[in-house]
Amino acid sequence: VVIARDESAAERPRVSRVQRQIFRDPELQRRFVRQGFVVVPCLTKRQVAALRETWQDFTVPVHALGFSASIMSADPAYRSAVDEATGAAFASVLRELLAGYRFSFGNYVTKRAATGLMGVHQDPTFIDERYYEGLNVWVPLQDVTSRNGCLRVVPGSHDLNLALRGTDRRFPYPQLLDLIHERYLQDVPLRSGWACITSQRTFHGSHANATDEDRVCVAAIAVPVEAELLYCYQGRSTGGMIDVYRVDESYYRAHAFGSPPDDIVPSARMRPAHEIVTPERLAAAYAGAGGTGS
Ligand SMILES: O=C(O)CCC(=O)C(=O)O
Repeated sequence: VVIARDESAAERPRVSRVQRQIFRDPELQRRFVRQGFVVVPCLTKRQVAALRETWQDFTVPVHALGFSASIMSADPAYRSAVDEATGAAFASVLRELLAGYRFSFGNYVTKRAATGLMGVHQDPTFIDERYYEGLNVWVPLQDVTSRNGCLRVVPGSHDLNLALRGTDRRFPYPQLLDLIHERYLQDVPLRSGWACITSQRTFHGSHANATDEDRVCVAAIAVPVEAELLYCYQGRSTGGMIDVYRVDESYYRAHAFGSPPDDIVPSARMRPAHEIVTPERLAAAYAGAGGTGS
């Protein structure tokens, strides 16, 4: 195991998203760089209906959980089927929307009826964000509002913490949560088939599903074509450190996200080095994204 040197935020090169074009449409690019997310039409009615039917046909334990994403399942047949169904649906639209990105893997993201909220968090690191921008393309298969679990995002928050994030998804700034809820979380209600595309660093969560219908979404992880995938594991065996594994898509199909890798060797062990985020930095990031607070 290589114990990698800690890199302070000041030493770390800034993410290359500033130089690299992500969206083909310059207006979407501008909005994404400014806000850390964009909303776009994505899947057709027919694709939405087919994906919903495919979801219905799966009788896998992971779908019985209150909240689930397919990568929480270690069932390779199920994961491959999800990748196939979502990959086919996303293929052409991601090609049209994004410049030089690949569909890495897909998920059903399910929030069963009467399931609680998803707390504010950043997504785990899937690629080397010193050089690349990773995207989560989240698409509901029914309309979503604050009643049934729409996303909530903090505009501008993608610039606040560039640190490596492991499988321990606890939000590193619990002292800011009241303030974030009070002033900065913005609901993103969506029609079915529309996408909210977020940077994996954007602070976000989702409302509870207070209805008696399951809320089902699909999500694609999209990364630059040349970017190597990483699995950043944190667990009892790492003592709070993050073990970084170089993997590929097949790894995420066969391995349950969050569980310890058994048969591969990490390329580095890193100390989590979250940036300091003060109420002032948060306010400035939000204002920079065009938010006015409330
Ligand atoms: O689907 C949801 O309710 C939240 C999804 C989410 O935040 C995530 O997968 O990171």
